[in-house]
Amino acid sequence: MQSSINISNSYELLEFLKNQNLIENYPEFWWPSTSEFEILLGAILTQNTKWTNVEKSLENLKKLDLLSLERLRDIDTEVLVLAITPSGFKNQKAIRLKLLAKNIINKFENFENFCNTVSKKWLLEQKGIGLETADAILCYACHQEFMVVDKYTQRLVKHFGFEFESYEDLQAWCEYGINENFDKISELYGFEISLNKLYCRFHGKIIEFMKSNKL
Ligand code: 39A
Repeated sequence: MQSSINISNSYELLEFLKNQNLIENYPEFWWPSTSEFEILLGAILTQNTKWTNVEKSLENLKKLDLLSLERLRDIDTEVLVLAITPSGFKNQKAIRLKLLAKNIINKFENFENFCNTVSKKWLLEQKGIGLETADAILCYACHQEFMVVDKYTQRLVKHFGFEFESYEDLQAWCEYGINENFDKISELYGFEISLNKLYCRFHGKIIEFMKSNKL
């Protein structure tokens, strides 16, 4: 069912969500984590599963001290498989995580360099990384100016009467409305906010809204 509230662009959607204080108890950039590396792992582990399952896998990885590129590259696959069992597709995800760690070390040497210089093109060339995962890594782990859009975003904007043929079209709609109205943003927030932080928080608000409103 479509909404009776009228929204004509993504800035108005942000305004609508912002007024509901959905992420007040979350970190500044919404995605809860102890490090950017943990965000990278979470972005892959969350594919095709619920976030609560990802949290269990991340706890296991922390206990095994696996939150580093080198430890992940070198760990026995069977140990990793066991640790990430809660988030499903355990064999496939374990192989892909180890390969990604190896490729990042070979190409960028360390995680900081990876975050500062990685491109979407390089991420999309990695096994198991599609558009949504690439954008989650770029936005939340690397703090680059990409907005993540997902099934929740698609369902929410459909509720307001907008439908898109592709991931890229939906993302362009979300980013365009924000950029076009960027002059109004600091007034809306009451402080200067970077485009990356805004994208992080906007997507976070969408997820939290959709989790508490069954649309
Ligand atoms: N689907 C999700 C999430 N749901 C989430 N949180 C709740 C906190 N994160 C960080 C990523 N993907």
